[in-house]
Amino acid sequence: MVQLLTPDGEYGVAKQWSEYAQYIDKLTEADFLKFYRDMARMRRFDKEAEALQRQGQLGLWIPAVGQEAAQIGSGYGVGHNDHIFPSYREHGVAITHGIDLMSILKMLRGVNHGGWNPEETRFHLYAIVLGSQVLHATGYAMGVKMDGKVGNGDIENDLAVISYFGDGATAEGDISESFLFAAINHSPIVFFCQNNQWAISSPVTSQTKVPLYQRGAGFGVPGIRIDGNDILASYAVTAKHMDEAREGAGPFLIEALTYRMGAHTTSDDPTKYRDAAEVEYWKARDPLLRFETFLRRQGIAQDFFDEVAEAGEKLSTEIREATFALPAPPVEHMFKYVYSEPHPLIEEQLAWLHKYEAGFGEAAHE
Ligand SMILES: Cc1ncc(C[n+]2csc(CCOP(=O)(O)OP(=O)(O)O)c2C)c(N)n1
Repeated sequence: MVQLLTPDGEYGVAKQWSEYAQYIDKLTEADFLKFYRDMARMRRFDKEAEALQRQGQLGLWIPAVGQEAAQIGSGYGVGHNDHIFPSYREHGVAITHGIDLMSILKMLRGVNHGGWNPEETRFHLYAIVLGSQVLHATGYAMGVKMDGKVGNGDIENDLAVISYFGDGATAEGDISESFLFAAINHSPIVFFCQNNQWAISSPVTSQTKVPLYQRGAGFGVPGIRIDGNDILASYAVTAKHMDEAREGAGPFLIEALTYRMGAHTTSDDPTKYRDAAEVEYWKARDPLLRFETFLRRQGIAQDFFDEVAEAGEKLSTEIREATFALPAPPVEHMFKYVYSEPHPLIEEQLAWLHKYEAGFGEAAHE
């Protein structure tokens, strides 16, 4: 397992991982501070969104507390041209690519269906159907290769694809099919599995007999396991394999071993299916605290941490106010993005809905 930062926040590189450490050598102090700021931002956003759900302002919330290192690290390892296909828990990856966090909250408030406009963003907002995004990513990576945008040594135009999924999703056929297509077509894709050890109430031991990073081998997709609570390992390993994919090395699988510290979503109570001792064990391996210890060892002063805490309070107020201010979407939006061209069936359905609503008179619009 690749680990560059011990649970005590000490940086150290075993000989066999020096190829990854080269990526850390290039980072500046400003990069380290950015990593921490974004991990803290992700956690504060999560806390606020969960509170909003509990107050009836969101239909559902999907917490990612405990997965900050896996997400912020890998997110920064993805290049400025690369495409990202997340599942539904990748709020941290969204942060690293400047995605408007309200676009996530809109989806969970039900005022947006999570449609994606490829002209606007390289982050393909949330897929709820497990594994579907991995097939989409694989198809996209095949297209990138067909368009000749791989291995030209042109950092401005070459690109690779990354897809995120959980340990439970690996049991879906979609993931195996993706591995096969990616391997056969030698596609520029990195599969990033966040093994947070639970698929709702099913433990990872019920999803696999072999370590997940070995899952791709039989299809021709090599893999590696990283300490997913170590932001430096997550960054360096993702950056290296995204670079290689962009250069034409073909697909690669990264398994980030981490832990979902909270509930699966706001709809379940994890105390019903897992031991308090397990949760305590992982709390002691909190990725945010680990990186904080590292930064303090580097001599980063308290002022910085105070400033981050203050920014978190500001973010939570902004998120809260923006959520309350979200307008109900026009009903046409439900139909507008189904097909790229007008479609008679969709037009018929919209006309029916208008007629139905008109049947209520003015009351329908109150
Ligand atoms: C095809 C499909 N089957 C079942 C579900 C219901 N479901 C939603 S989340 C989930 C567990 C997923 O666990 P995992 O892949 O480990 O990701 P995590 O939620 O832990 O990030 C299941 C079974 C679904 N959304 N899609």
